[in-house]
Amino acid sequence: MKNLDQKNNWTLEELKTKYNLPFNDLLWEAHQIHRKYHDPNKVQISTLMSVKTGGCPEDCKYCSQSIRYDTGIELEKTLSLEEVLKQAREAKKNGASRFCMGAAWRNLNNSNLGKIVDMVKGVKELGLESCVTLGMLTSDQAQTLKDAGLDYYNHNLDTSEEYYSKVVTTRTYQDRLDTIKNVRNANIKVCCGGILGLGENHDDRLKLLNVLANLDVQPESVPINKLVRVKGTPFSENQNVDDFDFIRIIALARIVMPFSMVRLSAGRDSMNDQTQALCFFAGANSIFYGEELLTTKNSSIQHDQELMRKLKIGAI
Ligand code: SAM
Ligand code: DTB
Ligand code: SF4
Repeated sequence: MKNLDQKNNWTLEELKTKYNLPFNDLLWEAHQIHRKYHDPNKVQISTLMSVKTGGCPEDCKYCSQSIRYDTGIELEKTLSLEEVLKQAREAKKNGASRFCMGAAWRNLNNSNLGKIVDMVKGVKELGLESCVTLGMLTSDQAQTLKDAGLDYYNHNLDTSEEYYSKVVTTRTYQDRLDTIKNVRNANIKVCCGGILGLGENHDDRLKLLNVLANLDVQPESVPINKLVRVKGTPFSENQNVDDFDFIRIIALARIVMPFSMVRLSAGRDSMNDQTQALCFFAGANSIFYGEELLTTKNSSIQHDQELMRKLKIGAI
């Protein structure tokens, strides 16, 4: 739902000015906004599961699951309801409040819709929030998922519109925006963010935040991923993202989308504790928790528990 205090007419110049503030000034502004609208000592915990792995026809240059790159991942057909619910129960036991299921599809095919509906219903019955990320969706499919009880749909814009064709050539930015609109119109909460480290420049990152912040209704959830460099993909040798640049983007996301949950997503495994702590100070308030993301390694549960204990941060 639209929050009436939301500002949807940010200009790129406004974002640039904030992004280029002295680090402490930027973090202080972000942190004050964070405290105003969120509990600064709580994070929301989501657990991810890949319910259909690999063999994707899209050519996203970062992805282990594209059929075009030899990344050595094991292909898996759509998992059974039982396999999925077993993991969902485990996730709940470990403290997750949301279970996110991902499939390596270009778009959802109606022949798979029934299986996904059953998974969503099963996850909801366990008392977890449900999220799926299945590629492009039609408005009818979005409505069917809403009727099944789906809470969130993840569909990332990844980067700026200008840089998008350097990352993916098999679909357009507008395709992504169309799916996001279908999800929003079906009254499903939108989870939409991007990836840093795709070879984009600072402006591309700011433009991504600018598009997200200026959507009619800002996404309820904004995952900020740091590229996981997967061997065999065209981006496997990309330059590492500077930690301070990453923290600045988290801070800016918090400032321009004050009500959204900002998720410190893929790539946490390659960040030290201090960087993560600064991200939480700057406004990140959600993480993926569990040993695996979709196909790559996440921070270990034990490490995350220790970090949360050191920071005295609890789960929402
Ligand atoms: N196929 C669907 C799609 O692309 O929307 C859903 C699954 S896809 C793996 C979900 C998201 O994961 C992508 O949109 C991308 O933002 C993120 N992602 C994939 N590979 C990544 C990587 N190596 N590093 C960081 N994020 C990644
Ligand atoms: C998102 O923004 N990040 C998650 C989730 N949404 C689906 C996916 C991260 C994938 C990282 C690479 C992998 O494990 O394959
Ligand atoms: Fe397919 Fe999604 Fe990976 Fe792109 S990011 S190759 S659409 S699984």
